[in-house]
Amino acid sequence: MDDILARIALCVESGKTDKASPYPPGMKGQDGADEITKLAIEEGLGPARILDEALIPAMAAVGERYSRKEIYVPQMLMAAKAMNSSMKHLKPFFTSGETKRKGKFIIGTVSGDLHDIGKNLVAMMIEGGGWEIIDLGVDVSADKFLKAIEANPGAFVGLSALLTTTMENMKKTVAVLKEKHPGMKILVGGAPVTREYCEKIGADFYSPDPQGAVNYLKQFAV
Ligand code: B1M
Repeated sequence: MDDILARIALCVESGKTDKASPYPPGMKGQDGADEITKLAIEEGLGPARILDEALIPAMAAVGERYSRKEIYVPQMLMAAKAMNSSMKHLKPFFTSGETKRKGKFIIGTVSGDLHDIGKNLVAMMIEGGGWEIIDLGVDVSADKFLKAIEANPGAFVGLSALLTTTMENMKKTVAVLKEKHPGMKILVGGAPVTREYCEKIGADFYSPDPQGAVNYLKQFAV
């Protein structure tokens, strides 16, 4: 059983999605996260164990390596893709309520901003950390965030901004959300955003990369 978990973790860390995938070249022709996860479930391994003992540690390792600049965006995207090919076998158990997630995380790129590559990476890494993601997409108004918060009480919120012009909308969004939900935690990030800016606009946490956000959320996991 531990061997299967180690194999899934290796596939995710290496970005090996399924047998047909030629990436990484050293694993060509071998089963990937897709086939091995299916086998693990058929052999009776619970989805919570697969998530906690294979996907989460593998994605954490990927996140740490990315933060240390040992790997770059393409490798992280491949790891996230492999994680998704494993997650597709686990999702039915989560949606049926049979297996619990660590909490809910609402994420979006703020109003006026269409950049989503970084936001998607953050969403994938937080999902890999065991959280349910509600991805509102790009150009998200404060009102849309509010509606999502009201539909998902207790959720955490992540705002991404890539333009100096839309940082102002991040500030406005934080003000609107905090006015209605003062106790709610808001995480912010994106290339022009800084820790100082986060403090200035009254958000709760700034991370320059996805792993920082994953690590911050750990203390709140249910
Ligand atoms: Co745009 N763009 N762009 N662009 N674009 C930048 C951001 C820019 C720096 C390019 C430049 O001029 N050198 C510049 C901004 C300048 C500024 O504001 N100071 C710029 C501009 C000006 C524009 C337009 C205005 C161009 C025009 O039309 N005249 C326009 C704006 C459109 C709009 O949003 N309204 C525009 C459009 C576009 C495209 C649509 C063509 C495309 C976006 C495609 C897409 O996202 N689907 C695009 C792209 C790709 C870029 C660059 C090249 C790359 C951005 C990116 O994806 N980086 C960018 C220049 C550059 O960075 N070299 C540029 C990779 C990504 C992984 O990093 O998003 O920073 P990043 O996310 C990181 C971290 O920031 C962090 O984690 C991620 C992973 O490490 N992070 C978080 C992000 N969100 C987080 C949230 C968190 C925590 C961490 O917690 C919640």
